[in-house]
Amino acid sequence: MYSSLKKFGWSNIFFQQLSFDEICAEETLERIFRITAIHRNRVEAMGAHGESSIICTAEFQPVSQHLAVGDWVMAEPANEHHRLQRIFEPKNRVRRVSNGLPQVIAANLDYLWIVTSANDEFNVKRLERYLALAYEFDITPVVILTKTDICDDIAHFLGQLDGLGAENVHPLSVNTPGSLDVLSAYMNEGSTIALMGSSGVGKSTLINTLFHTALATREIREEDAHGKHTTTHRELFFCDNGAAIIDTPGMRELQLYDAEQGIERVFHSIVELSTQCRYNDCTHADGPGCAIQAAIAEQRISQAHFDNYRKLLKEEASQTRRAEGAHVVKQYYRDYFKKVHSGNKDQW
Ligand SMILES: Nc1nc2c(ncn2[C@@H]2O[C@H](COP(=O)(O)OP(=O)(O)OP(=O)(O)O)[C@@H](O)[C@H]2O)c(=O)[nH]1
Ligand SMILES: [Mg+2]
Ligand SMILES: [Zn+2]
Repeated sequence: MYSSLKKFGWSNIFFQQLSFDEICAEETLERIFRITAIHRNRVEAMGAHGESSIICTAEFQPVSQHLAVGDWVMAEPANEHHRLQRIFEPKNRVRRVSNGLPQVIAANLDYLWIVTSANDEFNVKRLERYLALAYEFDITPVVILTKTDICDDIAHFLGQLDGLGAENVHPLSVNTPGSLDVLSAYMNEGSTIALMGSSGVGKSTLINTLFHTALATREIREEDAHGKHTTTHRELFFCDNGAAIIDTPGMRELQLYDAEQGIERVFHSIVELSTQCRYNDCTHADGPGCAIQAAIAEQRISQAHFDNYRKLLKEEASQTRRAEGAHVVKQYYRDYFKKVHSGNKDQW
């Protein structure tokens, strides 16, 4: 009965969250949806019988803090739409810090396609951030190097990608037939793929080429569109072979939130080296017997790699602290105003 939802990414971990009564009730299947777009007071979603708008009541406001594209929800019929009842515990929820607050980017992902282009945009440190994000949330990262057709020195980029230690790296171009074929390995029925990367690297163009969709892409010359985002909303759609694809607006900067384990995995060689330092409390600065400094001196790891590790850890810790602080303050005011509000009601 629930197999009709499988092609949208439904799996056992969500089924297990249904109560016995819900499983037995006939209408349950019609009440399960996957979020495809988020608006201010409502969301768009896909269910067994097609698309529907779901109204979100006050307890789920602001919607963008409760729900993300890719979430699974239960919703009851309400006039011609539906009304949100509950959210299924997600397999994962990718978060970052935006304007000092944690922001959910997408939920229930299997693959993160980290898109970068073979030109000035390319930046190893930025890629390390995206990799940390994927590892932190247990999502398989796939690094895609686009625009190889207009690049004279692909080896230069591939060499730097090698140093990242990522398992899946694919240089390609939408103008080179056949170069996209490798990506079909990720597009299985029921799997969910999110594309992330800077603005203008070619995320929407890649999706359009793969799935014959018509997402807006930057048509004018790159120089003219500097800093302008073509894609403005995250949206999820299902392609013919059954994979769910999420296009996202380009990010100028990815600030990690609560991603220490992801960072340690990206920089695992440094973490391993640190266990070989002579002193347990080694600061890895210039002390004697520091295995990291020795490795840098022997050029086994680069100073830049080590610097980025420190920078990310430090930034992550302070962002997480700040975001949690801001969250607490916001919650305080929300509770406070609620109290004031309910007081008013009693009085009047
Ligand atoms: N030569 C070449 N140009 C490409 C390739 N892929 C994308 N482009 C061009 O790059 C520009 C930006 O592409 P978009 O797909 O809009 O980029 P995006 O990553 O979706 O950007 P945002 O939506 O702003 O995040 C467009 O003019 C594309 O035609 C490629 O493989 N080769
Ligand atoms: Mg786009
Ligand atoms: Zn050390």
